Parts: sequence; C-alpha cells; structure tokens
Amino acid sequence: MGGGEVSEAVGVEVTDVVVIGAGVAGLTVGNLLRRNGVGCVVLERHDRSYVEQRQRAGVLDYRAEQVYMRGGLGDRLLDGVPPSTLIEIRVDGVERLFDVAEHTAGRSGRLLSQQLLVQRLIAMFLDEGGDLRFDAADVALHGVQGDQPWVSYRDADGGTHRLGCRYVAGCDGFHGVSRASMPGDAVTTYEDAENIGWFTVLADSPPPRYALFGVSRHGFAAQFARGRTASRFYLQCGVGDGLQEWSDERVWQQLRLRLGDEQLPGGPIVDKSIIDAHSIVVDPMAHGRLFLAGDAAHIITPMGGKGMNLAIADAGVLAEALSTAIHHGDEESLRSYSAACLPRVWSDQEFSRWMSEMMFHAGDISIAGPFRWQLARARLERLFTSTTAAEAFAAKLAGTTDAGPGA
Ligand code: RFL
Repeated sequence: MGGGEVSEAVGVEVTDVVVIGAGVAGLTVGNLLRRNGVGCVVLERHDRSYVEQRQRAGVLDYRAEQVYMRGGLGDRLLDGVPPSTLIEIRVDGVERLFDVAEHTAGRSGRLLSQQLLVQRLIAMFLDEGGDLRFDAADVALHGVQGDQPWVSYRDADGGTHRLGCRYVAGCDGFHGVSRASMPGDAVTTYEDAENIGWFTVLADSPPPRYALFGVSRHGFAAQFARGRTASRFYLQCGVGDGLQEWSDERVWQQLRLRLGDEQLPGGPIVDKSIIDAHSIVVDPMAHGRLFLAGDAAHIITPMGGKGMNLAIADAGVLAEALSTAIHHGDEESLRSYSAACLPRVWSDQEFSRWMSEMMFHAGDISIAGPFRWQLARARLERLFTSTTAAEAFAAKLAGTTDAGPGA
C-alpha cells in the first residue's frame, strides 16, 4: 500500500508499516516514510500534550541534521534554529572555550530542544495527512516472525483495533513492548553501569551562553539551554541517591560551587530526576519483521548528548530500508539494518564513556583516585593543546565521524 492510506478489510485495517511510539525515532520514521510515499500508522501510548511537553535533549548533531536534510524535512524542522558552535569547559571556575565549528569545518549541529523537535515533527506529520493515534493502550505485536504481522491496541474509548502490516518499526523506548516481544534467545543484551550517580534538574532559569561543563574537585555539573528561558542541569551524585537528598536549596548551592559561579541565577525547578546511568545495547536490532530504533534498542548515558541523535540516525536508516523494501520488494537493506546501525551505536557508547571518565575523573578525586585524576586532567588539557585531539573530540561531538548509512 502507498500514500499512507489505510483500508478496511473485514474489520481489520491494513497499512505498510506500523510504527510504535511517537518519540523522535517514531516520528522521524513516520515522516520519512510519508515523504517516500509509504503507508504507515503511528501508535502512541500517551496523549498529544504529554508527548509535546516532554523536555529532554537539547542539541541536534550534524549527523542527525543531515538525516532531515536528506529526507527533505530540514527546511521546516530546522527553521530559525541556531547553530551550536561553542562549548565551555569550566575547570576549577576558569572558563575554557572549545570551538566545535572551527574543528569540523562548520559542521557543528544545532541548538534544538527535543521538545520543539517533537512538536514540529507531529505538526508536519499531521499537516501532511499522517495517521497518528494517541492514547493507544495495550499495544501488542503479533506474528512478526511470519509474513503477515499485525498489531493490536485499545483506543481511549476502550475500542479494540487490529492493524495488519508488512513491517513493524519498534520506536517505543526501552520500556516499550517492541523489544520485550523479541524472544530472549534471539538477542544479546550488552549492559554496563558507570558506577557514578547522575541527577538532572530542569529549571526556569536563564540558559548559559554556551553548553557548559563544570569540572572541579567539588564534583561534576553541567548546564545546557532548553529554549530561551530554561536550563537543564546535570550533577554528579552518589550512586543510589534519592530525590529526597536533593532539596532545591542544595541543588543551587552545589551548582554555584561546582560551576564556580556564585552569581548563577536560580529559578523555579520544574523537574528533578535521578538518571539510571546504565548503558545498554541490544544486538541484533531486528527480529523477523520487527525493527527497533532509538532507545528501544539502546540506552546511552547523557554525556556527549547522543541519545536523541542516535535515535534519529537509526530512524533515517530504517525509513530508507523500509521504503526500498516496499517500493522495490528488495529487503537487502532491511536484512543489514542492524549491522548498519550497531557500529555507530558502539562508537557513540565509547565516546560517551570516554567523555564521562574525562569529566568525572578530572573533578572529584575520590571517584578514581589521584593517579586517574591526573590522567583525566591531561586528557582534558590535550583538547586545548593538540589539534589532532581537538579534531577527534569535535568530530564525535558533532557526529561527523562514523559516516555509515544515516551518518
Ligand atoms: P522516546 O523519546 O522515549 O519515545 C518513545 C515513545 O514511545 C512511547 N511508548 C509507547 N507507545 C505505544 N505503546 C507502548 N507500549 C509504548 N511504550 C512507550 C512513549 O510514550 C514515547 O512517546 O524514545 P526515542 O524516540 O527512541 O528517543 C530517544 C530519546 O528520547 C532519548 O535517547 C533522549 O531523550 C535521551 N536524553 C538525552 N539525549 C540527548 O541526546 N541529549 C540530552 O541532553 C538528553 N537528555 C535524555 C536527556 C533523556 C532523559 N530521560 C529519559 C531520563 C534527559 C533526560 C531527563
């Protein structure tokens, strides 16, 4: 079927692709499929306002930007979105600016909040006649190992639905149903923890001039813009810390200390959460006619800002492969989907861990001891003294390396 049409067949609807989840991955797959003339239905468990209000990531890397440019979605999604050129690494209160654009020939990504991106993706999909169903409860996958998979769900009024399709795109995050419906012996799940606690705060307080990473003996802290009037902060915390240990007063006191800025303006804290700092990769990212994209297939720690960007990169590869299979009956790209994505996933996992160790070990000496503190400081220093090191760092931050499909 083409053009996003859904026809009725003995009480059962039929489409080409059912996309589960309307986060960045699912909405990117959905929009790209529609542009390619492939029929799809996107099922989302939450309501529209919940999905549109979720505030998480804030930087779109160059690699993800290119997915939208190549897919013809860039003009609308990136309209008015400024480039992200500089970052500040504040070491013991002293500012050090790192120019990402200078080391990547200007290919540095954009300051685009996940919230705005999701709002724009939804608006574009619906404006172009896309079929996006919110409040879809009890989504379940059936027969993905055979030729005729189908997906069932319940709508907000309790009505049950059955959608027949050719393929299923599982874009429903790590706690969704897609990955859970893959048999345990069909996948290997790689998992590791950093043994460092992460705590994040979203506050209505003025954003910093540049993405700000604070390294000091008091511990790690970071501040990133979320739109014009809000900031997302990250703080290293004790493993196993609970929210009760982090009063608003302690948050601001620690941020001022760690960022070396007594004048750091406070503001209403609108969200606080302890981050599960697990790193997870599922291999393969596919099973039969089910293909996972984004957090459904991998979780990455926040350092380096790759979670949202990996989701978009997966979505770009998947949409292309699905379109080729549906229009030309050629499933070769779908068969190699997982193999095409996993090297990039592992490369970003390595980068995130490398950067975390540099930022964390160079700060609180109790984390890894004095020897590693010195190593981490040397690693940090090299970014400002070696062009080669600076270029490698900038290329990973911007996502200009790993130029495989979707990169
Ligand atoms: P999402 O965005 O979680 O979307 C999944 C969607 O699937 C829906 N869903 C279901 N729908 C139907 N049926 C079911 N059974 C369903 N189960 C779930 C959900 O409601 C949701 O709408 O996954 P996606 O699309 O793969 O995108 C991944 C990114 O959202 C994620 O990697 C990033 O947000 C991670 N992340 C960050 N990434 C960055 O690149 N930079 C950052 O600065 C950054 N900050 C963050 C973050 C994640 C955070 N959370 C989740 C703790 C900050 C935070 C606080």
